[in-house]
Amino acid sequence: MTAFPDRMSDGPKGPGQDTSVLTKTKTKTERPPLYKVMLLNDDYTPMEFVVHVLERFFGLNHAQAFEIMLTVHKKGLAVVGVFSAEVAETKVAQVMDFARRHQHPLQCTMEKE
Ligand code: TYC
Repeated sequence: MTAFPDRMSDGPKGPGQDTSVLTKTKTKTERPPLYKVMLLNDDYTPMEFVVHVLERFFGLNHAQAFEIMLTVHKKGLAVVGVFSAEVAETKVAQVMDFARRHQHPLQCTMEKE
């Protein structure tokens, strides 16, 4: 017994030593982050191949696919869709794998919105 506070059990607590119970209620429901999937232009991938990729992996009709392909061709890149992280990663992987298997240098990337 001593008049001094017991070391460790009183006073400021170190990291991970706060044993108080958190009671604050979370009121905001955060939406999961979204990612833009983009196609990049290059000089070698055939236009028809890019149109096919857009139809096959992004569910675009031929006219939409052709329009986006032309935007990439003229502007250097275009957003082809916005998805959750998991779906965006899958799309990028599918496009990159399909392009590689056909030996085209087509590049597909994703970026947080
Ligand atoms: N620039 C390519 C060509 O002239 C066509 C192309 C379009 C390539 C879009 C890639 O993401 C791309 N054949």
